Amino acid sequence: INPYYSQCLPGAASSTPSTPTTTPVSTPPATTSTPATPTGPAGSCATPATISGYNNAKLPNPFLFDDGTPVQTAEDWECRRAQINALIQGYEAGALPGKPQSVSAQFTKSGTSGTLSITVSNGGSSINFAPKITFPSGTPPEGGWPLVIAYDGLSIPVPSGIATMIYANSDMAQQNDASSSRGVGLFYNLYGKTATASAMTAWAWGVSRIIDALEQTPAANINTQKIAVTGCSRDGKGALMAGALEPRIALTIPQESGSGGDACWRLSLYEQNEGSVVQTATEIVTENVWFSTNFANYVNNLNVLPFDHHLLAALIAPRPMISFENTDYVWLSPLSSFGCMTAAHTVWEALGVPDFHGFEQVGGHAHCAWPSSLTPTLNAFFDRFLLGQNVSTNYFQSNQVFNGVTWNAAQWIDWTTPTLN
Ligand code: MCU
Repeated sequence: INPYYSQCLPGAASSTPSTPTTTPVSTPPATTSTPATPTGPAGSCATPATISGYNNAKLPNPFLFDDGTPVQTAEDWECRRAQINALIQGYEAGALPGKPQSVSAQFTKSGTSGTLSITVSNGGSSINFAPKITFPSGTPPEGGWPLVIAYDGLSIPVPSGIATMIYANSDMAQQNDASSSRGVGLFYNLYGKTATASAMTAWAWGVSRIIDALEQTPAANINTQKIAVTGCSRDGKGALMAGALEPRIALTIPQESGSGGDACWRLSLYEQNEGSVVQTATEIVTENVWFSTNFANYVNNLNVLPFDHHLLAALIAPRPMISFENTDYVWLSPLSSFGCMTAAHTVWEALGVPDFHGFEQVGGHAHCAWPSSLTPTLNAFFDRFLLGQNVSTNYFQSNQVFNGVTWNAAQWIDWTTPTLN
């Protein structure tokens, strides 16, 4: 039983212990690989859902295709990305359905609030959901307002000039426990109770339908090229999964997502074996329906997974992502998040945009309570990627408080970072 559940209840966030000093941490420098023999036409790689015989105690190399040949160009990366996407659905996320037969939307506005009523039909069934949007006052920029979609509620400060939408993701797929919530929610009313999609995959599908609806509803005046998704804790895991699965998301902001989010399964297990009580894959599948039922077959044998969550995050690259973590909550698996995002960062480096991927990890605040010291970082990402300002987003730092457990990059990252262009 995890010790922080009560932190998730509404109003639980309040201030807590001391603030350790934050020191910048440098990530491994990008190195250029020697060009090798081309590996066949880009865009044509096979995308199996599983790979038999895979075994790797370290973090899997982002820059090798499933067949072991190197990823050498940005076009290769698109293909590699498709492989990773298929593997993540195959092992842990369940199948993400494609575009449904029909999506229709109606928009009503009253003052600075709006409601987007969305009807999705597929295979003879229909569902409806109606997220609310809060608009900034004033004149919208050319192309419409940027938007932040917040899973189940907003727990980060959003600068003026950006609209916000609260997305009731838990109505799309329930997340109360590991048994009664399985296959329950609007998504499953459409695709059936036995759909393999986990709750997080169902939520991501719902975000895609919101974007479909906004694209066909000019009256809402949202710029669908400027949409960010955020959420905290379990919903932070969900925000990360959405950014990974939906390429129309312009900025992904997971907050304190911990294990199952921006942490890696292998690293969380290591952290636990080194004496910290953290959430592991073995525990998470007993706690909730965030992952597919199939994932339970692998949680006691992590080395067979041909991916880890550095590759889940890498599905977002080169699109921007900033994640925030909290070292005061050991359960979140702080070493794992830092190590996992350090590994993921190599993909943004390889694609020539290291500053499109940020990470901040401090303590001194309650779970999901926003520490104002991180507002400049958050604003920089909003300003640059949603508001079109020319500001620096070079933020990758951790206070590295890992409860006596040591992060050693060489133990986990056995690749050099190529230049993909
Ligand atoms: C950090 O996210 C989760 C965590 O994975 C769970 O073990 C715990 O029950 O709840 C956390 C959470 O969602 O807190 C709001």
